[in-house]
Amino acid sequence: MNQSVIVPKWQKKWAEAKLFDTSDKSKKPKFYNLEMFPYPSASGLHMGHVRNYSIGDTIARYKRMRGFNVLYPMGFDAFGLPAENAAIKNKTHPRLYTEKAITSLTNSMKRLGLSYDWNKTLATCYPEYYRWNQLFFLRFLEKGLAYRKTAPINWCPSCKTVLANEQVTDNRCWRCESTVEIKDLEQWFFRITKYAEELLDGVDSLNWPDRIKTMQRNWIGKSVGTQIDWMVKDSNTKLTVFTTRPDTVFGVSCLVIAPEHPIVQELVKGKPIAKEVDRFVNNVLLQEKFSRASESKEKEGMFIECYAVHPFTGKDVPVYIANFVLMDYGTGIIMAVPAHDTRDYDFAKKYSLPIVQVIKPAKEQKLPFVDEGTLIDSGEFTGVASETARASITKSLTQKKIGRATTNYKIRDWLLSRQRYWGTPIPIVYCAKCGIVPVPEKDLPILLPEKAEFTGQGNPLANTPEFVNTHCPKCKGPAKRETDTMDTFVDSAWYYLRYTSPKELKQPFDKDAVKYWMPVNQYIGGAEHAVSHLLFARFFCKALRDLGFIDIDEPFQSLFNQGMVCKDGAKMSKSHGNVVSQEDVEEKYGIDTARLFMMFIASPGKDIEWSDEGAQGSYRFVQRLEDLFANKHVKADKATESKVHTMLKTVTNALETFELNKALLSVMDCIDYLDKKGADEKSLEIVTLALSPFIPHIAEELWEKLGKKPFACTQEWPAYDEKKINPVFDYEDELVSSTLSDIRGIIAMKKLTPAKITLFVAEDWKYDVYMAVRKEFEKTKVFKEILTAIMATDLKKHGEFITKNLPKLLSDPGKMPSFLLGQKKEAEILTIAAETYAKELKCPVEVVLEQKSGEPKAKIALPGKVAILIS
Ligand code: ANZ
Ligand code: ZN
Repeated sequence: MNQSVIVPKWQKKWAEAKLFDTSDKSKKPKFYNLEMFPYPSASGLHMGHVRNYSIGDTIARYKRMRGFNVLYPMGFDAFGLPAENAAIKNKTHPRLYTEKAITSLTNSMKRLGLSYDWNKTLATCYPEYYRWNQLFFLRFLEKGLAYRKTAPINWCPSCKTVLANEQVTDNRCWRCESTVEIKDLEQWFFRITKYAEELLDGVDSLNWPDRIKTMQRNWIGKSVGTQIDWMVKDSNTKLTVFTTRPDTVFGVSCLVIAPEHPIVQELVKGKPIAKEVDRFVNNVLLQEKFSRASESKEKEGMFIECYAVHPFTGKDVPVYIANFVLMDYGTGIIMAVPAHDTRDYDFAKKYSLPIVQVIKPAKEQKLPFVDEGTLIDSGEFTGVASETARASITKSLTQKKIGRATTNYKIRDWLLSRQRYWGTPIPIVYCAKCGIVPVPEKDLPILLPEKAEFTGQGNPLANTPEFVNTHCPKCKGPAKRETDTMDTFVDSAWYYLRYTSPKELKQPFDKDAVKYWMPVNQYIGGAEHAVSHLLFARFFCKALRDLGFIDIDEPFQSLFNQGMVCKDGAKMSKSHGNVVSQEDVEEKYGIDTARLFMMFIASPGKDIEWSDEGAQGSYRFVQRLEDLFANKHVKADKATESKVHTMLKTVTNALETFELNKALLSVMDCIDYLDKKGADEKSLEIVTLALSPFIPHIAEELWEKLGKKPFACTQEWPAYDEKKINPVFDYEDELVSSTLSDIRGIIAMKKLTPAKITLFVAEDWKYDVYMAVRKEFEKTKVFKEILTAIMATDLKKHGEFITKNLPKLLSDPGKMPSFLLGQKKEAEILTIAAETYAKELKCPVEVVLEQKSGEPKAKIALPGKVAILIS
């Protein structure tokens, strides 16, 4: 079968028959199957993409055959920095770069035979799409969900441009290597924190990998604690700390303020120490914020010559500033309890602060002790359990009006301003008279100017006067446009809604279409988006719901993370230079072989290593399949039927749980079986349909060979018939093949040239013992109880055998057969097989009953496992 002929042949037929066009009017149940859309880069598809999309396509095709109305769209996350950088480098326009990449990606995807509905495609860089970002922005603004505040940016003084974090390495600009400065800039934010609690609660309801759910929860970072007000000694200044451990308040050694906290300046004003404090603060600000909070980071602090008054004891407590306290978490001030917190402990050791234990663990332990216990040396709270004490101490503080229960979240508002050209212009105008003026909705879209210069200096938008200079929508006076564009995560925060009706011109999406299709039933993508993209999309979904656009709470019901494809031990990517392109593999092995390999090699969630041998293995799979169809057809017997329906059951269940490799393994096994035995018409039909989601082109060709009307992929998924599945057949096959491989194993291990082979089949009472074990095992899993129960029966006389074999049997209960054939039946089957064995091994093979032989070897025979004597 020449894939370079059949692949285009069937793709053409599918397209002509419009097989994958979607309708919202269908009576079938809907299934929205979605892969994270790609960034259109110029380097084309590699095997990592092939794996990703093949998995999604297989699910889509399977669901169609299961009778679902499937929406399976593909589009392009087309804005972003790489296109702008490429434009600077190659002196082109980001739009041209992007369009070229989209065309080439689309072609590759089509060649892969992916069953997307191409009528439903979109690219985020066109005004038909991004105008709705602008509309949402204005609505968010109205609701207080968008706002402006200053935030620091990385600034390259020589390129005169803002740098993204990933463009800064070791504090230097990636292009010119100048030292990067931190500048404060007014920027736009989305108030995602307003939804913190709902975003957290919603996680529970999602059918997502636990790992990703945990990451979402940690990112939101809810923390229930207490604020405690400390008065500065001889002053009216109040220092409010946030703590999750108010129960440790009697063990406080000092208060520590984030160095950049404005109150620090207030506290040291006019004091001789002020200069030194300034120096310290500047030093800390140069440290990376993320690492400042890490446990391993060296703690650096200084005493600022000021004391606070302990709210319970009235004692003086020194006030420090230190790098490990962050400005934007809690209140930016902490109470340090060295005996019960690791960071505080390190800090106290370094600066010789007292370490006062106030929580006593149940068992003696060394400090710092960070868990629960009983309070000691804690005034009226001494003797109280730490958990209870948290509530009592908070209550006492609340009554005295010097504290309160509070909840903190780690999640921060979403900074969406980018000082870049290739993104959605933010629809805001600055007027000297009227201030910040939103562009009226009727004036949308604010188009990106086609003409702009990509020099690498500054923001091209800000350097385009035709864009910047405008009139104020309110007073009509001269005004300037916002030149920041939106983070591309805004585009991907709602694209799944747009897919339902991408040609809509008057609104972001058709509400009925969204109602019909949403939520996405199956979302597929990489774990690298575990936090940002998924969180932003969930936030948008909730915000748009509250704005009346949609009426669902969560966009993605189920999520699947596919593993990476690696080569030479590293993730396959252009930057690693280890890419195997789709084209290479396509030419060498054919598209379906490539698809097969990506799914056959491992469970889709696992990382895999690309190998040419593996690809050749899949190639042979395909050839075996062809041979099978070329063989003369026979009539099916009950054993064949059982085999085929067992396969079908495995494939069906595996497809429901993303175990695509398991599905293919079982088809492969079935093909082997049919190959040996000769295949019948019906079995070939079922094999073809079962393979259709995986290797769709070959399946169509085989379907045609069977004389069937096109198309295999539009047939109903064959249902397995439980009644046709008889495990005895499987057991027999297994017995025949495992016995042969055992014989071969011994021959190979002992390097023998056999003259004669004898197989001893175990005595019947051994089968009785096995079945008794099985029966008792179903009642209790306790070894001793099983042993006692069996020894209480007639089988007791085989005590030695039982005590010897029971541990082995129970060590792998999964392998315990649910039934056994018995000596007579096993001997019968093996006697028939012995002829084949003899031919293959080129020596006579005899089957003997254990009790009929005096051979000591015979004694080791077990049910399902003969004793083998080679002479
Ligand atoms: C006293 C204390 C005693 C604390 C103790 C812990 C253990 P999570 O759970 O992450 O919310 N903290 C508060 N604000 C901080 C800031 N801006 N920068 C650095 N650390 C800060 O952690 C809350 C705990 O982290 C708080 O409880 C505080 O230390 C510290 F035995 O207060 B704790
Ligand atoms: Zn104005």
